Amino acid sequence: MRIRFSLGLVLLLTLLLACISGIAFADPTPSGPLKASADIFSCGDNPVEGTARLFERPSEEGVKEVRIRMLVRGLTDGKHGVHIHETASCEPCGSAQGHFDPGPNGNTSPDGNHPFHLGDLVNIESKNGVGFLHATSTRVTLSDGPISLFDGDGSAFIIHDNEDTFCPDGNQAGCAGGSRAACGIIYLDD
Ligand SMILES: [Cu+2]
Repeated sequence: MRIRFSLGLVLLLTLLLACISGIAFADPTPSGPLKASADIFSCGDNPVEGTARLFERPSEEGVKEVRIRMLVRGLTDGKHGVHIHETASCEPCGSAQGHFDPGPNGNTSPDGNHPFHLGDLVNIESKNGVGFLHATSTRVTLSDGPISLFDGDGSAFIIHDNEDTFCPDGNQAGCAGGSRAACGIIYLDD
């Protein structure tokens, strides 16, 4: 009887110790969602400027969702195509290269595969010189992985002079928004 009691006590103490050490040595959980941002500048002489914030969080299914919030001043009123382009470079805006699309068929043509690129977003609409964009994408991540915006050469937003029609008739010139109005390199926040 005494032996059984002692064994039970030892087991209980071991369990308790395991719990306490588990709490003490558990990895600290991340302090919040990963965040990134971009300052947006004009590609030409027009006084376009803005900011964008990106927030990554896991969805209920475990897929990562990236919320994008963008505020831009100085665009002509109306819709303008917005995409994430494949290189973190804005000088000149053409150096941001084509649309972010790291898959097996990616990087073959800036517009040819449109609107199937991972970096394709919805249009931003400017009214009285101010445009807001609210979008959520599961096509890109901020964290490491095959669709991370922070691959070897980073990524940048490009805002186009015209509306992105999403090319319903195939690859016609300018259907993805045409020339480049503004650009912003995307940086991971600390
Ligand atoms: Cu674009």
